[in-house]
Amino acid sequence: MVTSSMHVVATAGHVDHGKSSLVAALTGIDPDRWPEEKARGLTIDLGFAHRTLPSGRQVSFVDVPGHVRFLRTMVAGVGAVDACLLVVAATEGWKPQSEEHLRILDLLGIRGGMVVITKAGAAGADRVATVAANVPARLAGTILEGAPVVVADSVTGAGLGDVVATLDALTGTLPTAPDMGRSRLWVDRSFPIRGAGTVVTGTLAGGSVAIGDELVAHGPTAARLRGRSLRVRGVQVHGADRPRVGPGHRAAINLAGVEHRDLHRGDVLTRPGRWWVTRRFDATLQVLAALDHPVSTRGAFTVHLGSGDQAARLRILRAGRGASGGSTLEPGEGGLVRIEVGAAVPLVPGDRYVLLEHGRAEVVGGGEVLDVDPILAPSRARPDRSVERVVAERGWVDATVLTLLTGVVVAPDLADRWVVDPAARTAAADELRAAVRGAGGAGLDVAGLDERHRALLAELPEVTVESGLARPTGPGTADEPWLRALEQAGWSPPPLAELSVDRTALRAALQRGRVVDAGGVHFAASAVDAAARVVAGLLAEHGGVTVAQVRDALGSSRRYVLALLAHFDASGVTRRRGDLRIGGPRLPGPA
Ligand SMILES: Nc1nc2c(ncn2[C@@H]2O[C@H](COP(=O)(O)OP(=O)(O)OP(=O)(O)O)[C@@H](O)[C@H]2O)c(=O)[nH]1
Ligand SMILES: [Mg+2]
Repeated sequence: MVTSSMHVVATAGHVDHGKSSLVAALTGIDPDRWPEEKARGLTIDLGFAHRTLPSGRQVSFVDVPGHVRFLRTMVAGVGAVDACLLVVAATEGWKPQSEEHLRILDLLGIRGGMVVITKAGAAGADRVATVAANVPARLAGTILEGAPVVVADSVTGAGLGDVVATLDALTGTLPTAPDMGRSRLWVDRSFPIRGAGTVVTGTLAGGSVAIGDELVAHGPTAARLRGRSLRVRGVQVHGADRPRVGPGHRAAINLAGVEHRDLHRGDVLTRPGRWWVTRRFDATLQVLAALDHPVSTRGAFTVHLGSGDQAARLRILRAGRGASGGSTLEPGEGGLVRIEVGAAVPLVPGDRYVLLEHGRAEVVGGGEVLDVDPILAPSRARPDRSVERVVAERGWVDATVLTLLTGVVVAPDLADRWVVDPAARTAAADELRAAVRGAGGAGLDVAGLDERHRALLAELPEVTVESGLARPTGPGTADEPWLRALEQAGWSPPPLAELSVDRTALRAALQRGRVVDAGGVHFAASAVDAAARVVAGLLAEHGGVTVAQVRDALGSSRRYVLALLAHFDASGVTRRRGDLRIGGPRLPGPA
């Protein structure tokens, strides 16, 4: 059985402070996999290890390099994790990458973490106490504010029990990764396995992956695979075969029909059709207070999303102090930005990114994705995470698309499909009512409307759709006594003078299509429609009918029948051929 209680924890901290040694001491697995790493005693690439905690919860470690030259790799490693282990060596204390890594974890909004003071055995007790005492102040105002600080030594093993217990308590407070049926795996490795094709690894989020699933690839190097469906041939968690793997797990996925070179770190696998895949997004940007220069749109940037980075173009939509459309953000300032990258990736509001100055590998800031499909010009865009804004900007949105755009499942409010902004709905309803009124008694041909208006029309109480034609119902018409009397009189209507109808009411009823003026004789529309069906029935039998035949069938007088037939000839229900009527192009089905 797959245990779902698993958490992914990344290391962080200055070079040589003992991150890899700590992971190895905790798991028995050396995360430094490469000969060069072992030879140089330096982590160059991401390393992976795992263990079971006393509670039974599983923990996967992603071990990152501390050297500033490998900052890109560090950011890639922490892009999808739940929590962090910030490592500070007692021998050296807080150093530049202690600070920089903490800032990165903070920008990414990592949910929890702890600090381990390592190399305690190599420093005097006073020194250890001083370093440990200084840490909380460094954490103030970050996601690690108030985090536990544990002292240990990976070589002697002192304090490791405390580290495990604290980590166990910490993972107990982390939420279990939700399964929303929207699997996304940012690839951190892709390699060939003899006889089995390609294996990719990464931290799975949003949903599960099972053998036989079809996945699609996105990202900078997955371009060649665009549109191709990749079948999952095998799944492993921590080296053991599984039928499926749930969200929040480190997973190794064996894919059929793909070269390992077609996928790299920074590419992404998703369930097809469940993600909005975009090159452009609006986001918050918080500029680091420690930056020694403002962030300008003229700069060249690298944006880190998930396990990948891409060259990015930046536009400032709004600076924090309210100045709109400025071209710089000062250190410590927050604002709204539009970011454009070269290769489309699957994003959802709430995703985090880190912004680096291109070339310098200097972290500038980062933030939260707010809009994965910005449609307003930068001068008008005011992105936030509200679903209402997305709907308001579009007016009408397909509910499925809205879920992709927002990550929120929204019930459609029209025709099981559309979510409609209230203002857009009112405007469209007004437009429709005007069009129906304009069409008058003839009615508005519903087939000529687009799908949205058709759906809305069906919901307007003041419009009645009959035989594909929309006519105004109008409030209260059914209760007008003269109209009721006319309807009850059927094919022998009394003269209007007898019904005391005023001209306005008559005009309205004609316009709404409730009454038909057949050459000066006024019939209820329902009687005219019924007569047309009776005539159609006769024609189905005889092919052509005389006035006398129609009169007998309707049981009405010749005067009314002549008026009706003249109206039918004029409206195309019938055609006159000498003494006979034959079917016209608008002949309805028989009664
Ligand atoms: N005495 C002592 N030595 C340690 C401890 N932790 C690490 N070391 C030593 O410090 C050196 C660096 O340790 P690593 O674990 O490679 O440090 P790192 O933080 O992973 O380094 P990078 O990944 O390159 O940033 C090695 O020689 C370790 O043996 C410790 O707790 N006590
Ligand atoms: Mg290391």
